[in-house]
Amino acid sequence: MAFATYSHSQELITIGSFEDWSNGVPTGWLKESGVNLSQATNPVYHGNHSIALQATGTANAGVYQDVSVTPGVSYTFKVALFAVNDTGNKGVGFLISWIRLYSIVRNPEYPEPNQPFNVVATVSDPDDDIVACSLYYSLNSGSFQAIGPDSSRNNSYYFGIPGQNSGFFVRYYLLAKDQYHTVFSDTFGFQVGVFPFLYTLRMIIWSKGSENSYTVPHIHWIASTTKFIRV
Ligand SMILES: [Ca+2]
Repeated sequence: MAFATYSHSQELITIGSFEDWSNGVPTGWLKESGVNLSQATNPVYHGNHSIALQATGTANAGVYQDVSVTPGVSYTFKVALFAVNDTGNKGVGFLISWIRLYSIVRNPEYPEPNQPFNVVATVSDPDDDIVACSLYYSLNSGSFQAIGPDSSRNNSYYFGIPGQNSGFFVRYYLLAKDQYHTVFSDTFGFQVGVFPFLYTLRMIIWSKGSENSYTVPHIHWIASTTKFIRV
């Protein structure tokens, strides 16, 4: 028997006390294979009903629902379980599973032409059931191709991308997958050999000194040690 509820500023679980059913499955929940379900009235922790589960094989199986959450926010999950004595290794339990692409770092940030670069993706997965982490990249608006990591360590995945010609536009995104979910990163992009320039402008107000042809101070905008624009 199981009774599930989230408590937060609002209830996030859909019909956590299994009151409504349709076609043998509680509303708001999805049924895994390998389990028989029935709506029960005793024991009941909340509302008037509970769910009875009986696995048909040796694998754990039950019902589930996905809940949208926000990183950094705390949630409270409550579940009441009631195990019925039976033969063999029978039991009841619950699992909270999630996966998150925690950080993505490119090195170097702006590769030179034909210079390979690395992307390190770090995945957060407290229940430790990561299935895959892949990088997809595209050149010059072409189709995305998938590559696997060269290596991984402590949930960080290291991808090597070949160097590209000057001017090529590279886009890429990451995929991370556990046994229940697949998550995608934003798509990042840059142009090879194009560096983000930030000119430091120096404003100098100066007098023409002894020449009398200028009667007001002049201003130079100096954009580097070699370039300047006179105004
Ligand atoms: Ca997980």
